[in-house]
Amino acid sequence: MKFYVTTPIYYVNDRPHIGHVYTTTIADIAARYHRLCGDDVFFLTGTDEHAAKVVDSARERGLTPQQWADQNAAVFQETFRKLGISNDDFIRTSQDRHKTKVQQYVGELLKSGDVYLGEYEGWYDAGQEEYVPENKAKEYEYKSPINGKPLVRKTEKNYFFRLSKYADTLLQKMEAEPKFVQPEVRRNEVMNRIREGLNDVPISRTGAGEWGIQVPGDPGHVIYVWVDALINYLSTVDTDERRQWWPADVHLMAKDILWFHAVIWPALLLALKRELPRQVYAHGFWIAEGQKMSKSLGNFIELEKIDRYVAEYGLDAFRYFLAAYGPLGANDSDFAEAKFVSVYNSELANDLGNLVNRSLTMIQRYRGGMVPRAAAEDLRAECERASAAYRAAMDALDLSGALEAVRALVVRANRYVEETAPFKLAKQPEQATRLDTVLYNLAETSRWLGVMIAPVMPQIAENIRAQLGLSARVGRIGEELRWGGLAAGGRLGALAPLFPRKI
Ligand code: ME8
Repeated sequence: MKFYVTTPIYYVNDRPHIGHVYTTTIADIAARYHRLCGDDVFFLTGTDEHAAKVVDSARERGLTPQQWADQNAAVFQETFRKLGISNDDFIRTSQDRHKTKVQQYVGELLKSGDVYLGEYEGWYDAGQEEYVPENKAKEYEYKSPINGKPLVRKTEKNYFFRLSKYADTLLQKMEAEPKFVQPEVRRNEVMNRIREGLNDVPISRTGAGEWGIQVPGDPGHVIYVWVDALINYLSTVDTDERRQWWPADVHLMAKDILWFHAVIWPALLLALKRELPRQVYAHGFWIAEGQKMSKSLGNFIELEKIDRYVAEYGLDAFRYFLAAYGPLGANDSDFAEAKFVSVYNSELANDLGNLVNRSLTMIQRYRGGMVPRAAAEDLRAECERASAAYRAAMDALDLSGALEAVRALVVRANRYVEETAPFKLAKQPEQATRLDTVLYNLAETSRWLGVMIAPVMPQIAENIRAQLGLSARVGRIGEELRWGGLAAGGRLGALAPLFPRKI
C-alpha cells in the first residue's frame, strides 16, 4: 500500500513555533508508522511563500522577496532536520517545479470555464489575505478575528473559481464518507457551512506582480496565495516518477485552515478532474501555560524554548508529550512545562524506563546478560491485546489512544515484576526455571514496547533494541509483533537508563 501524508506549507514570513512543529511531528509519526507497516510512504512538508506580507517584510530589510523567503525557508528546513523529521521532500512555492504546475492547472480551469473573470467587492482581511463574507464581517464587528485590525472595503476585477457548482457534490461526498473530514465536530461545522450556500470565490489579485504566480495569459493578475498554496500537494507529486502517490491519504492541519482544505481544495480537484484526498484531518490548537498564544502576548513556544526542552529531556520525550497530550482531537491542549516534566518523570522515567531497565539489569545480574529460555508465555496475551489496540488506534491516527495502549502494557508488566518477585526467585535455586520464564517474559515485552514506540520515539526504540542485543532497525511491524521474536541465548548489549530522572 502507498501512504501519502502532508502538513500545511507554512508561511515563510513567520518563525517556526510549536504549532508548526506539532503538525509536522504528527505527520512524521504517521509516516514512520506506515513505513513500519511496510507501506510506500511519501511525506511532504514545505513553505508557502507568495504572501503579500513577504514583499513588505523583505522590503523592510532591504532584501528581495526571494532572498527573504530563502532565509526563512532554510530556518524551517533546519528546524525540521534538527527535530528528526523524516519528510521525503520539502516544497517551496517559489520553486519553478511548483509555479509551472500552478499555471498549468489554472490554465485548465480557465479553459473549462471553472475559472472566469468577474468583479468583486467585499470586506478584506489584509493580515490573512482573505475576504470575509458579509455575515461574518458583521459578526466580527468589521475587525479581523485574527489580529483585530479593521477589515477594509475592497473592489477588484478578479478571476473567480466556480465554487458554487461543487457544493452538492461535496456535501454528498461528506455524507457518504464520514471519514473524509475529521474529527467529527469539524466535519459537522464544515457541512453546516456548506449548507448555508457557497459563493464563487476570487482566486486572483491585481498588482504586486513581481511576487507570485501570474494568471496564465493575464500578467496583470497574480494567483491568490491560497490557491497557489493548496496546489502544492498535487504539484509535488504530479511528475512521472511520483504520480502513483496521488491522491493524498491524509492532509493534516489545524482547524484554522480546515475550510480551505475541506472545501476549496476538493472543489478545485473536482474541477481539475483529479481524485480527492482520502482524508482531511484538522487538529486543535496548542495553548501555552493556559493562555492562547498570540503575537500581542508574545508567548509563542518558539524554537529557543523547544531547543531547551529537547536538550534537557531528549527529543523523543518531547515527541512523546506532543503525541500523547497534543490537540489531535476536537479540543485544544495546554503546553505547560510542569505538566511536561511530570509526564516525563512518571510515564517515561518511572514506568517505561524503569521497566526496561530493571528487567534487563536482572538478566545481567542473574543470568550473566544472556536471554534465558521461557517455559510459559505469561505476558503474551497482554502484549497481543496491547498491540491490537495500538495498531487500531495508529491506523485511525489516534496517537494518544495508541500510547495509552502502550502505557497499559507498561503498567501491567511492572505489576508482573511485583507479582512474580524475580529478586526473591533469584535467591531460591529450585526456582531457576521460573526465574528464566519471568525474565524472558519481561525482556520480550520490552522488545514489543520498543517496536510500538518506534514511530513516536525512534531513538529510544533503537536504544531499547541495542540493550536487548538486537539490530537498530525495526523490521515489519506484523513480523515484529509476534511472541518469541527475542531469541533465547542471545546476549544483551550495554545497559543504561532510557530516561534519566529530572527533578
Ligand atoms: O496557514 N496549535 O500557514 P501557517 C497547533 N500557509 N497547530 C498550530 C498552531 C497552534 N497554536 N498554530 C499554527 C498557513 N499551527 C498557510 C497554509 S496550506 C496549503 C497553507 C499549525 O504558517 C497548524 O498546522 O499559518 C496550522 O494549520 C498551521 O500551523 C498554520 O500555519
